[in-house]
Amino acid sequence: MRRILHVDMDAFFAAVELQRLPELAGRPVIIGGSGDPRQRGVVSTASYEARRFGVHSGMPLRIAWQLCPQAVFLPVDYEAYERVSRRIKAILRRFSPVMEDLGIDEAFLDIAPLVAPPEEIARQIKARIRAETGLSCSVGIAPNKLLAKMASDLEKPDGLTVLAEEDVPARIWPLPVRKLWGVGPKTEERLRAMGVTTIGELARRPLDRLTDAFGPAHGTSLFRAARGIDDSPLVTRWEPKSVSREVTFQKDVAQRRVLLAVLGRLAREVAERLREEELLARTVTVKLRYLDFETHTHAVTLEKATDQPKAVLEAARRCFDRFSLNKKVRLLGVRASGLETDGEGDEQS
Ligand code: TTP
Ligand code: MG
Repeated sequence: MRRILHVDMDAFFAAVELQRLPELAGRPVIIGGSGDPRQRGVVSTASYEARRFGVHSGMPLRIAWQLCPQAVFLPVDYEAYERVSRRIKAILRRFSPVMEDLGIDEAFLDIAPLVAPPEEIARQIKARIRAETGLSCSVGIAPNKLLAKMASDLEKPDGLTVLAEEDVPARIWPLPVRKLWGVGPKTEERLRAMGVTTIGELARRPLDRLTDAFGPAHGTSLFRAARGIDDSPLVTRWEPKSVSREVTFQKDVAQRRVLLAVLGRLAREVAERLREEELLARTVTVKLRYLDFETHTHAVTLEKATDQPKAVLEAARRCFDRFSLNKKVRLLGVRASGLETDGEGDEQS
């Protein structure tokens, strides 16, 4: 039997901010735009305290401010959330290499091959994420992606929900159709026009009524989704990955000293990224583009795969020394490839 686990972080952007600003714990916190509710912009997310006032993702900041004037408004710091996201994905990949990365704060894992009971796996995942990031998440376990995704949403925040096919009538059918994975505002509106507001009502519509209204593909998928049927596979990334950083200079650069300083920064950033993703790289490549757009690369392959800034920088220096600097440079880049995962679940300090 298939067994899919879905993880979704709780109030993700807000939770990351609360890690940095623990004095805000318990207060309504709203993340969006530049963090100034007088300016244009929408709510990216709100802490659960702020949600009690009716604040939600996608709402104009101005409205959120009217609903909850005492809230703390913070700007979006996407880079910071991405860093935490990469650490979470690395933790998940330790449990099962078959992972579908669905978005900044969610992923599917295929846990069918694992021997431990599913709830035990879920508890361990929640505990690891909490220990390593301080954040809470909600986990859903089900026979397919559709039900796992919907299950993780049923007991938010800090939820753990196991859903079987036979639970669909009791737990899924009472929900509004908008909660069905794949139903967006347009489909919701058209369903409402047909008199369908809950998933259960959708499940009562015969297949031909749905295909007449939505066409064969979409109609059939709604018919199946309402019954909790989904056999879509996990979409994993198999293509060889690399980690890279590059800069295009505002003004073309001639001085070797300046280029070396930038090279050092890029190498450090690449190594940092490797460690966040728990990857080791075997090959380091440096790319250099001259002012006339001529572009050259040099690569070195290391004896031992690494995630250490010093080793990445040394390799990058060896590449760099092979370039001629007879023309000004407009772009410099460092790439790490030949990636390996960093051991099988053994923790690093
Ligand atoms: P969600 O998982 O939808 O929301 P959430 O994690 O904030 O809250 P919860 O899962 O507990 O209900 O989205 C993840 C992040 O994506 C969210 O923290 C901010 C961002 N996001 C937006 O920027 N705009 C949006 O419209 C939505 C829905 C999310
Ligand atoms: Mg979330």
